[in-house]
Amino acid sequence: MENIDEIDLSALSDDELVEQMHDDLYDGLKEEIEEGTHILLDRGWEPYAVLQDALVEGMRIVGIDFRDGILFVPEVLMSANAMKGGMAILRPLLAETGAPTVGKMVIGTVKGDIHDIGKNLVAMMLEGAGFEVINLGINNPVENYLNALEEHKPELLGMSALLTTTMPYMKVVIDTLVEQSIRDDYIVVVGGAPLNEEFGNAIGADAYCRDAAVAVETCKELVAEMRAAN
Ligand code: B1M
Repeated sequence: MENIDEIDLSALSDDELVEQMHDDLYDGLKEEIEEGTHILLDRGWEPYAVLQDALVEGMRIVGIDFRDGILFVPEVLMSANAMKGGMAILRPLLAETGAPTVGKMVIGTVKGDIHDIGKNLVAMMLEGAGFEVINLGINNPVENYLNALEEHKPELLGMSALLTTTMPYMKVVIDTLVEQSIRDDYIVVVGGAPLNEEFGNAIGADAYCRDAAVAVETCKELVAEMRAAN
């Protein structure tokens, strides 16, 4: 028998649907998030608008209630999983610009840290802007970064951390690059909710980026500067 409480997402207005998607994200309903994402796209929404207004905003609300002890880890994991469902649909669309490679980045979340939603968002947005991105995933010790830099020879190294306990590891990576006399071969970009510009400067990064959109603009500028200097 059909569940009479089930909401017909396609019957909702855009605003109602976006609000419903925030609720569905909160409740970790992956299929509903995927359906809502498709509906907004079918209605002509830009993929970036779906990402920001429906998904990122929904995840922001989840974050507040997680911080305040209203939501707990298993629930937030469900939300993250639902968000990934929507992101999987948007990723190819955001990357579809057909723009030439404007730069290459090796990106990963640092050792001890398993948060990857924001990092994947940055990776996705960079791809959408024409960058080639090698995504190392989560929990990366310095060796992973070094091996990837050696193998892929990117202009950019990107590190993400979401915990105050893991953000100092970014300095370990940068110090290792200095020790190996290869620091100046790369543009090092860092980001993550607990970081700020002061921290980025203190650890010797080239740039701190507060969000994915800033990361794209900053990386474009820094790569252009590097190419102009060479
Ligand atoms: Co975690 N967690 N978590 N968590 N979690 C936070 C970060 C926290 C702030 C929640 C809170 O208390 N309010 C808190 C950290 C507190 C602190 O350190 N001061 C916290 C904690 C404590 C923990 C655990 C320790 C909880 C526990 O076990 N007791 C644990 C740690 C596990 C570990 O890493 N070792 C943990 C676990 C988890 C889950 C696994 C349940 C899940 C992660 C799932 C996943 O990522 N696959 C999770 C989640 C989802 C969150 C919150 C709710 C949301 C993070 C997120 O995805 N945000 C988060 C609260 C919050 O941040 N509001 C929280 C959405 C994302 C789009 O934003 O990641 O900030 P964000 O990325 C942004 C920018 O920061 C920037 O651009 C992105 C897009 O605009 N950015 C970059 C990020 N990386 C960048 C790199 C760049 C440039 C920009 O260049 C390279």
